[in-house]
Amino acid sequence: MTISALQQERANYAPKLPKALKGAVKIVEGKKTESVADQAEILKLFPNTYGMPLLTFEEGGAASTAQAFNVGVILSGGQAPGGHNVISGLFDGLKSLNPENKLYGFLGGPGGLVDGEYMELTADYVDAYRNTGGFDIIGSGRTKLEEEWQFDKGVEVCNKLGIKAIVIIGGDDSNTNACVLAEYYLQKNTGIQVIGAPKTIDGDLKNEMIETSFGFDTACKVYSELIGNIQRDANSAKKYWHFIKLMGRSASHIGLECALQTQPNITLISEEVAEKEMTLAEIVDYMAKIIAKRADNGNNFGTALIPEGLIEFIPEMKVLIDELNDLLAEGTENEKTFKSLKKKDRLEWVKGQISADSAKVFGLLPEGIAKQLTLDRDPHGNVQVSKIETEKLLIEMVEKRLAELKEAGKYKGKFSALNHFFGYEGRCAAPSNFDADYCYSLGNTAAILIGNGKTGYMASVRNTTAPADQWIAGGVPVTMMMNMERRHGHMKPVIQKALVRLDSAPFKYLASKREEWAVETAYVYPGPIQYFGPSSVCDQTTRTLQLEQGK
Ligand code: FBP
Repeated sequence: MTISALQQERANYAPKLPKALKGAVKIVEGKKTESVADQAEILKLFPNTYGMPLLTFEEGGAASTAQAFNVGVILSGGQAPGGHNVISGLFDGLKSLNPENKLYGFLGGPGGLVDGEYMELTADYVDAYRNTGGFDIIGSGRTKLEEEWQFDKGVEVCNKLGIKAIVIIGGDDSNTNACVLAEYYLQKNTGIQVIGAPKTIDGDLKNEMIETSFGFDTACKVYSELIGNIQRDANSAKKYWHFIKLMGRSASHIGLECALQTQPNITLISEEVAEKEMTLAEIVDYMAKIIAKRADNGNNFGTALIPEGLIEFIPEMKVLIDELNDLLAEGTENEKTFKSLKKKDRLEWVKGQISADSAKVFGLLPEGIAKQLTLDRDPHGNVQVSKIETEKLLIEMVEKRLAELKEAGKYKGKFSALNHFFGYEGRCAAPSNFDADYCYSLGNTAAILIGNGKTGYMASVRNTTAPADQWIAGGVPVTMMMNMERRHGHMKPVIQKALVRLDSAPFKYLASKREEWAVETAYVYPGPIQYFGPSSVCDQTTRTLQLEQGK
């Protein structure tokens, strides 16, 4: 296999570890924990894993005398830079507990456990993936582990392979399911432990104990490099407005972080739109006014960042999307009728099936967007927001609004816009030093939790804006992060999703600067991620983390 010169050099990179993980580890038990809300219900659903104490690792325990054991690992959901390092950190951690320990990878995501698709991860095989991006070491998938028959199949497979613990590397939903699995395995006395690791570029799996999900750092740095390059181009040619949609599903953390890194002219934050109940027309008007103001200063160019999930946060669009989700739910008579119609007749039919208000909103949308809203739902029955071209919708609507402003003598500029969508470009990038170090530490932490018989915990590494040797590793009971939420008509225990909070330091900073950035051209050009060079450049954390931790 040919590999790049960078990959060759990166293969030799030794991830930095918290001090406590460099030798034998002592586990310190903290206070008993409680779930973030709905304590009585969560306790009832998780009688065996509720209330466990926080765990912190310190230097200086006894060297391990553990008997050899086997572990299985699963990558779940969307790719995020650093996944390979969680696995190499886990592998090395297991081997240092006992060189006879074996690590198996379940192939293609959680489905691999249920279908018994696996491979043994040997030293040579793992070495080839150290410090690389992607999830291709064992593949990922979005199968949900939530049915008892799946759990029971998992026991069969684990028993066959002598596996005593499973590590699930995933987002909030996958870790919720990991906790359900841990509880079930305890209840059934299977002897199989389950440990989670916090993954997702979206940055929405974070709380008091989990400072960030891995992959967010690298993905935001890649997008910020690209945004910076576009800004340089815009500022050179001075003739285009660039509307840039950024991945992140519901939460706008990625958009916010990229804005903090690049200082664009416009940044939309979905959570703010929802809180202020802004209509689509108001958003368009807000953007058009900034464009007009810049034009008054002779600047017919600019950049606008648009979060992927925006459309679902605009109240009238949310109602419409909910109605469409119900109408077009898979397997229903309505869905069959819809699909049996000629394509040209489908939109009219939809209008006749939804409420009058929603039909009006639907009717005002450009045809392309209306069609995208009726595309197949994801496995959870939701519209696939990454497929809705919100950036194009906004360009079309802003153009119309500017024409009206021109008519009224309030706009004298020229508007020529280009659209972009950054998502897949960053999800498999070679992990930044931060993600390489953080992920390797998370993997190591998971090995220690397993070696100490823990289950129902998520590996946690904190104090992440300090140098890596001061990071604090340990375990957080997953039940501590849970609350009850309505999902598809039923109340379910889930890890609380972290959306952008308007009272958070990162958002407040953006809010204090955005008027200035709108009018002035205050662009910052971060350039590409640096893997070699001064620590002040290579080991920089996200602005979000710095601001959250008062730096
Ligand atoms: P996870 O939450 O599983 O980490 O996925 C993140 C994400 O990249 C979202 O930002 C995006 O909306 C979605 O995955 C795209 O899904 P897919 O990979 O199936 O196209």
